[in-house]
Amino acid sequence: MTKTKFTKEDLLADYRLANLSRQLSLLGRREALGGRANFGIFGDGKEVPQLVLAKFFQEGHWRSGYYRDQTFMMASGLFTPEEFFAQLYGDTHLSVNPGTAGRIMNNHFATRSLDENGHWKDLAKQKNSSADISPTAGQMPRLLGLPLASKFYRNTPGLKSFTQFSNKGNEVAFGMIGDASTSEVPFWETMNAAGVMQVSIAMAVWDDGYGISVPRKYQTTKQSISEALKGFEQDDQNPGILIYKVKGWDYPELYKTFKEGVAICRKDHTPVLFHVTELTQPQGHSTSGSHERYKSVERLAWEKEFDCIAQMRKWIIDSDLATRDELDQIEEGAFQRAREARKKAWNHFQTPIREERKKLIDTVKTTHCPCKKIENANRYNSHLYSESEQQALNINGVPPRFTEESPIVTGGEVLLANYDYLFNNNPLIAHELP
Ligand SMILES: Cc1ncc(C[n+]2csc(CCOP(=O)(O)OP(=O)(O)O)c2C)c(N)n1
Ligand SMILES: [Mg+2]
Repeated sequence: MTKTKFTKEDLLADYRLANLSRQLSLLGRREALGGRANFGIFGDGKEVPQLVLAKFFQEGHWRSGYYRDQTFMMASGLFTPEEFFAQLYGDTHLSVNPGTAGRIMNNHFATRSLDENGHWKDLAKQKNSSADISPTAGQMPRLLGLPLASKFYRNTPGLKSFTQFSNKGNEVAFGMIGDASTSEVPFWETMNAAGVMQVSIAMAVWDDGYGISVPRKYQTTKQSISEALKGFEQDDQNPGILIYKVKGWDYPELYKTFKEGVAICRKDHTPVLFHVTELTQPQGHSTSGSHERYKSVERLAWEKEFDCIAQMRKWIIDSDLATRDELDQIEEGAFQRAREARKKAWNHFQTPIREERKKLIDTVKTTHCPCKKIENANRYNSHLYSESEQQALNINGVPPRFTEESPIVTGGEVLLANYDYLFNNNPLIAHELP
């Protein structure tokens, strides 16, 4: 349940999480540049708004987001520091890397909807994340489908018994996207359709002013997605989208804004857009570049000052909510915890490799073909299709009946001739084929 009252402990726990997430990002970049990982992309600069938004993400809700969302996932209890490194290294063990199993880039998040036997879990009782994909804005179409399903569950009496999928249609789909990716077609199609169909999308745009090296002025009309979307806004006569604009470093304002917006979204199935501005990217886009090459000295200085964690620290001290010493200690603890996770994850990743290396050396000595085909097929190619008892291969086929005189027709014609049977579940009507 969402808490309504906050204690000092809650606030300091948030500060701890923000710092832990930041330390993971800092260390993650070093791991990649030092050669322990091939590539890294991280969530630094978005920690504070993400952990505040996560306070309103409840059991049964869904996330559809992108590679910056590590803090949101950690705050929701769906991602650990160890898993962060397991993804970075590409550890294929599900026990430490249930989100990607090492088969996709790092910081791609997912929760499991099926249990080990391939059966549906109780999705209404867990926090859910659809599986991230790398094309930017690829998260948008499913962000529309998820709350649309919820609307069907609310409005269709025949679906009321499927309680493991929906709690009376009260779900919210949390969307997250970068400012530059809002220029893409799937973003506009989804926002338009959400306004038409009135589905519960809580869409956060993390606006850090850049899409890799390209500044906002080349990406977004009027340099503002909330301005550009003004025509979609609901008014007295017309349903539409509710639009909020909030600064990404302002903890109390973020709390107030997200609380109000998500509550309306959930209750009325009104799509909501949170334009979260003035965010930064302390380490630049990814480990493939250096932002010092395309940001001005002034911009870099501003990013340092308006870093969301630096601003949160300033606000806590200025408001007398904790002392400098208390915050210093928390920062030190986060630093240590990130290092501990790195060590643990690296050892987990390396142990089987060391054993295999030893075995391989022994095999090379005694065989002509030291291949690891079977092991690697299991690592990377298993479960591409269902392997449970419900798999398609277990369905008994219906053998075709034909004679020497039967005409040869295309599959489409067969489907068309038997349309009623296939799609309306009516008894087969024998059609004469041409
Ligand atoms: C369809 C597609 N085009 C281009 C890319 C390469 N790419 C990856 S991230 C990115 C920039 C995204 O910027 P923004 O949406 O502002 O997110 P940020 O990383 O700044 O948070 C681009 C162009 C991609 N992954 N997919
Ligand atoms: Mg951006």
